[in-house]
Amino acid sequence: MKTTYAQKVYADAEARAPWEKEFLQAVREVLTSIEPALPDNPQYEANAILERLVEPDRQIKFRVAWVDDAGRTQVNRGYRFEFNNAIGPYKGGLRFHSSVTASILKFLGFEQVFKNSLTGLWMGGGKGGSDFDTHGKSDGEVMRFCQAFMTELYRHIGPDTDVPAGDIGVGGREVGYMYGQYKRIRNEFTGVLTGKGLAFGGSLARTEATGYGLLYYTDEVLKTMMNDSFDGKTVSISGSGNVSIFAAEKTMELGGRVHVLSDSSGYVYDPEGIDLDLIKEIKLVRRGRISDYAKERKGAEYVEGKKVWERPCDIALPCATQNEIEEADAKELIKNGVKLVTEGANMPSTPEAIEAFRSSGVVFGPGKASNAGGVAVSGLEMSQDSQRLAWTFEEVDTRLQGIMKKIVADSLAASNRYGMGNDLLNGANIAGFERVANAMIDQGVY
Ligand code: NDP
Ligand code: 2IT
Repeated sequence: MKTTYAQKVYADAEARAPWEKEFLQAVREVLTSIEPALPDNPQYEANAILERLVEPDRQIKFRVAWVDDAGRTQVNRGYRFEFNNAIGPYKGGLRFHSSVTASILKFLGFEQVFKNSLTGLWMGGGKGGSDFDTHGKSDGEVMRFCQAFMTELYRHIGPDTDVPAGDIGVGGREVGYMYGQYKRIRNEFTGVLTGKGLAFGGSLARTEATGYGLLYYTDEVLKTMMNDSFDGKTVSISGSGNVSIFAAEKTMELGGRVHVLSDSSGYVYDPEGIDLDLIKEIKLVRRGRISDYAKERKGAEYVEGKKVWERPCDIALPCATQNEIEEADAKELIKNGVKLVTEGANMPSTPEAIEAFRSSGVVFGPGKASNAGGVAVSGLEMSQDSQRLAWTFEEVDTRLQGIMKKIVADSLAASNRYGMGNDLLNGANIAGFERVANAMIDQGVY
């Protein structure tokens, strides 16, 4: 059989760096999805669009040296992948976690290009971070690390160049410290980071945006594709960080029941339904572990070393990390009757898990569409910063709802245009790709 254009680009990417496992996984998914759109559009191959898309514009790697509370000098690695700026400044989060590798940040930067395109806003794609682990560090240590990280990163970013934000291990505290250091070095007050404090250019609803956006997307899928709603549904959510907590909050508001939440050590099961105030106190105020919840909440159970996917649910919302739903987890979920899986995390389902869902008729919403609410509100934060005006919570939230509904509609329109019916995965990849690819052609070879 003749090798297609997309297959050739994938094979070349793999031959160049076979060790970049997560990056290759993300590339393969996107190229497979958009393949049906390529024969009708020879301009993409003629302009080498795919070859250019799988190669970041720039990748930056640097040493981050900082002093811990005991006076010892510690060394971590810092990275920024500036992937593509065809439709706006590079935009995407920073991840601080001991598991961070170049391949993980490269896959996240690649995904971000298409996600940001789907929001309809003017944002290119990028990602960065460090193998620094915030767990167990004092505020002083986190501050000194963030200052050291920004002392190198500042020269590469700017409000019209590259605008970082949070991701795993990076929330309001870390963004604040990095913003302070950028301001100090450049002597300028600009919207160079998003997810900032409300007193210095942050947007209302940014904290809630990824979780809320995931629920707006999922609710729209339930309504338009399944003639259903959240009312009375059992919803399993993994993780217990920023995305999970606000996904749980909106699930409950929409009438769903959440009995489980997790972290990398295990999960809690609460037959009465998760007590959100207690979770917020443990995770957001005390920075504790999910196991603390079971200690403090009567009737709740902590299950060490297991995943939430072993519990029956109607809807699964993976909100922790990449590849957290493996094939066996997917099969367990299917056996227990799951009907819908939408991703709050980036690439949480392995290719085998996605295949298992899709071949059993489980509706599947890919992260780059369903979790785009976070970066969408980051884009709205950039607009407010440029105007030097803050919008109300309702104004931002209403815009977020509109963006998430449009992502569902645009995904379905794209998949139907290429004869694939209502396919949220292929549709999201095609719709995200087309806007970037067309902009690249318009702007000439670079
Ligand atoms: P947080 O740091 O707030 O929370 C991360 C959660 O995931 C924690 O419960 C953490 O547990 C768990 N987790 C992290 N790494 C692993 C791992 N290797 N194995 C198992 N569990 C792990 O991050 P966010 O909530 O911001 O991010 C969660 C996901 O959502 C990520 O995939 C991120 O890329 C994605 N995302 C985030 C957006 C945002 O705006 N923040 C926007 C779009 C997507 P533990 O404490 O034990 O590590
Ligand atoms: O994965 C993501 O979309 C994020 N971590 C948010 C990025 C952003 O720039 O708000």
